[in-house]
Amino acid sequence: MAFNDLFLRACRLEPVEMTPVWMMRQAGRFLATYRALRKKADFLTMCKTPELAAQATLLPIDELGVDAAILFSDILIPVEAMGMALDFTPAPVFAEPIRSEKQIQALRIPDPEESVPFVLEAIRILRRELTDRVPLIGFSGAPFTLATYMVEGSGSKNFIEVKRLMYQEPDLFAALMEKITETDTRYLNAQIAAGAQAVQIFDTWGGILTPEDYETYALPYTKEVIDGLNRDGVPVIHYVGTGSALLPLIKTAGSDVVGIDWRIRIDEARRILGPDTAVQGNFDPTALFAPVPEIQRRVKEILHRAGDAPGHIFNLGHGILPPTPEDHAKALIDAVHTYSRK
Ligand code: 1CP
Repeated sequence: MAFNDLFLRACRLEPVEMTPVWMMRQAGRFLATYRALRKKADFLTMCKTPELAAQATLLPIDELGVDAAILFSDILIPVEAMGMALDFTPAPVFAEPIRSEKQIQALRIPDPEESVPFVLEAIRILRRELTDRVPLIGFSGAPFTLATYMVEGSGSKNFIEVKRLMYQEPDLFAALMEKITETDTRYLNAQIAAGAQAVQIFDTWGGILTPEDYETYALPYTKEVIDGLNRDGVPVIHYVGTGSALLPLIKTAGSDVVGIDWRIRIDEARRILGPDTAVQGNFDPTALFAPVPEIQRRVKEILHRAGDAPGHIFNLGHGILPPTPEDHAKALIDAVHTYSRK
């Protein structure tokens, strides 16, 4: 088999013979084969056992025919390495959320080779396994999204704790963000050095901020991470959940590719981002519960609106949901390839 570099070419705004497609969160949860694998080990053990993490990463490549692989891991793995005890139940929980200066001072800026060698080893295994197949994407959480989990202690609805810190103790919040930013930069550079061929920064919760707050409390740190990456030939994808209203700001963070959700039409997003930024998205993940002909219609619509200019990577606007029918996911991948082929 010849190496499929459609994804990398689209990230670099080069011409492609068909639109590459992968799905955020494709490596876990919705595949029966993943759930079978998960019976053998709990989630953190899977993340920390390179052979198991590599196996989970390959499942959607084998079963769905996607054009890129994303490392099986979690955005909170480097946060555990900063010194916070982490549990998955299955959603992440930090037993002792960050609420004081003392706790922020105690956080480490870990060396990835020492603290998360299993992530780097999984990447090395995967590069061997994927030689003749598809590119491997590494990832991290954006500093703001990581801060939300560290301060809230878990997922949240209104994010009051992190906002309390932000608004009432801006200097403490900045000290926390600086440590996360440094950790994140080292973590992504270690993934690139180990062989990640692209990296995606997930700012899942960036869209809970007003544009002004996003510009003050989130964007500068993500920009600092992106500026600190050894990105020679390695595309950087920047995804901000519920971020459509923030696109003009997101563009200034300087990634090669911007991930968009489904709350904006992709032609409008491309107009805002301009011809020098590639775009990834924007299929609504819940539309995978529609009948297959409707999925196909929506794929056509997005491809049509994305236009002929290079630089579209087809994806969902957020992670694939665990109850998604596998044959519907497969129908989406096939539809993208069929309808976009030149
Ligand atoms: O029991 C299990 O199997 C655990 C479920 C699970 C899985 C499979 C979690 C817990 N994380 C993951 C893997 C994961 N997480 C991947 C790689 C594999 C894949 O393709 O699924 C990636 C890229 C992530 C990234 C991640 N984790 C994000 C950003 C992407 C997004 O979906 O917005 C976030 C916010 C997390 C936190 C997290 N980890 C797990 C859960 C259930 C959550 C979300 C919690 C919440 O809603 O706040």
